[in-house]
Amino acid sequence: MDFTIKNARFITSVGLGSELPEKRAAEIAIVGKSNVGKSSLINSLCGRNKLAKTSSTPGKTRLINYFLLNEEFYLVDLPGYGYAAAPKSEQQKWGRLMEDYLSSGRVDHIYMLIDIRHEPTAHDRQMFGYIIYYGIPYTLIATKADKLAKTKRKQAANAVAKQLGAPPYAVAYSSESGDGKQELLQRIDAVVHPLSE
Ligand SMILES: Nc1nc2c(ncn2[C@@H]2O[C@H](COP(=O)(O)OP(=O)(O)OP(=O)(O)O)[C@@H](O)[C@H]2O)c(=O)[nH]1
Ligand SMILES: [Mg+2]
Repeated sequence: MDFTIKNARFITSVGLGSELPEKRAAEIAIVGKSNVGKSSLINSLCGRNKLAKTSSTPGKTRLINYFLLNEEFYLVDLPGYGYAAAPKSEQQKWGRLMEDYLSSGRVDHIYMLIDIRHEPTAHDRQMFGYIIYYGIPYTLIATKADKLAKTKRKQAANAVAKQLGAPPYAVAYSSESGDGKQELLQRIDAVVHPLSE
């Protein structure tokens, strides 16, 4: 049977110095630069407009936000990086928060998001380096696919992965049109239910 998201609820926000929730479920974290569409992806996967807060201004998500889906696994919305207008102190805080989180050993899978129209930035490369360093399984997702013609999406998504130095495949995703949603759901199913057929 097709895997679907039957329900989703916000659990908690975590900042520097506060405790992560008890690890009771598989955990999938969403990383990427500010404004790339992390919070929007959560909303579109869950079929909810306002579950995760989104904004056209970068730097909207400032904390680690836990959502529990199907009472079964966590989807974790993270603050974006590369938000140039943020003060240095804020950027340092972000670095510590992310490093503590990614090195905690509790992340089962990472979705790394990159805008389908742009080359990966120095910050993207650094983040990808962390993912490889910590050995966390990941999937690359090229966001805002609706901004390109349908015929160009797959190739552009794969090009982004290649530019990052990863195996040349990324899911082309759009929170607006739902492109890539079925593929992502199948991939989540495989992470959450690794032994089922
Ligand atoms: N066209 C289009 N716009 C999108 C898509 N996903 C997100 N956006 C827009 O991009 C902007 C940023 O989206 P967010 O989901 O808030 O981005 P974020 O990565 O969570 O940003 P931070 O919380 O600042 O790190 C919003 O204006 C969204 O409407 C998409 O698939 N297509
Ligand atoms: Mg956000």
